[in-house]
Amino acid sequence: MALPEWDGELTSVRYDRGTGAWFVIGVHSTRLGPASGGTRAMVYPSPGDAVADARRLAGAMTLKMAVAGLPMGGGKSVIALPAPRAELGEATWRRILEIHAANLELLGGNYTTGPDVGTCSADMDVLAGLTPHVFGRSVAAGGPGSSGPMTALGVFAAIRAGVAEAGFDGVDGLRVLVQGLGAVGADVARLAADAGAKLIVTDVDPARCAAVADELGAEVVGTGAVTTRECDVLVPCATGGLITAEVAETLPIAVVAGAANNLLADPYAAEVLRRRGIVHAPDFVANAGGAIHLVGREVLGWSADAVADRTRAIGDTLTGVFADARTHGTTTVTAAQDLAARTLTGEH
Ligand code: NAD
Ligand code: PPY
Repeated sequence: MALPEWDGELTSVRYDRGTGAWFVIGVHSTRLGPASGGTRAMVYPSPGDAVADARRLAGAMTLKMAVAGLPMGGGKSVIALPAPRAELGEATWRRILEIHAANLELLGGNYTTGPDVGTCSADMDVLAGLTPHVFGRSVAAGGPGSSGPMTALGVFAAIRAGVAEAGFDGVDGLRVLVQGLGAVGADVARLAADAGAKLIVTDVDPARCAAVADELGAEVVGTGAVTTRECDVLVPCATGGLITAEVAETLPIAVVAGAANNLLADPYAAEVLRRRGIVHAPDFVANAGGAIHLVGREVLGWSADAVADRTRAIGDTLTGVFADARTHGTTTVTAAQDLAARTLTGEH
């Protein structure tokens, strides 16, 4: 496999013939502290795609930690599965976690993992039995539990900030489309419904749509409608890469703020959104609530209340990012990257 250049510190790649899984860990930066970021387990088109995803996601973690003011660097693990997790037997999944734990041990604490798409607190409990370099164990196992609710709280703060920037007077009565109703999206949907939003939802899993529609009275649309359905706020909470420059040209929305990591499929999409006057909350700012939860509780010894306060402050951070972007005529991504760079270079 030919590997392109990368500005990160280290990529570890291992293949295991027994399980058929590839294990990738990207350590992008330890400039602000040991690297951290979750473990994503899913099927990839090729091992090269898994490496590219781990590296991109690790880079986003560096920016996320810096903007959130957390004393950690950025990293991410990707496990490229031989088949969807639901089709793997218990023994194979257990073996995959054992190999992942051995890889974490080799990095000796320079990288600590946590949950991400395809892994959960119960998996972190298993890993924690094999290596100490794990955040996000279940409450029953003595950990802080799922980061989903705090990520959702932060995304909702981002939605509020975005809505204000777009000139609306609050979320009440706005059409809010949530894509992906998993650990984060379902909670964001609840917060938006409580605030009086007209909720529109979509998920590849019809059972999740039905449950949220039942609970919150949301309108359900097909997954293909996510980039064409007119609404006020688009909230992407599935996987990344939704917004290409081409999609950005026609999105019929006023605000985009969600949890999905690496939402933009290409960097130029941010410029298209800026030109069209669509308020864009960069993902690595909006979705930092999970990192604040895990690092706040497990490294910094913060209370749950302190974590929630710091998570709500994501809204203020974004208000500053929007103002900087307006002042300098840049995209919000550039403004947020500049904010991260000031922390990473110790400029403030
Ligand atoms: P999850 O796996 O619990 O939920 C994702 C949901 O998206 C699932 O219901 C899935 O069926 C749905 N989905 C997948 N592809 C879809 C598509 N094309 N259209 C519609 N729905 C689709 O994941 P999560 O923990 O809720 O995370 C969501 C996103 O937020 C991910 O990109 C993740 O990296 C990011 N994120 C999560 C956290 C966290 O604390 N969980 C923190 C930061 C960022
Ligand atoms: C993310 O925020 O994208 C994560 O991967 C969650 C996370 C955050 C900090 C440490 C470990 C996992």
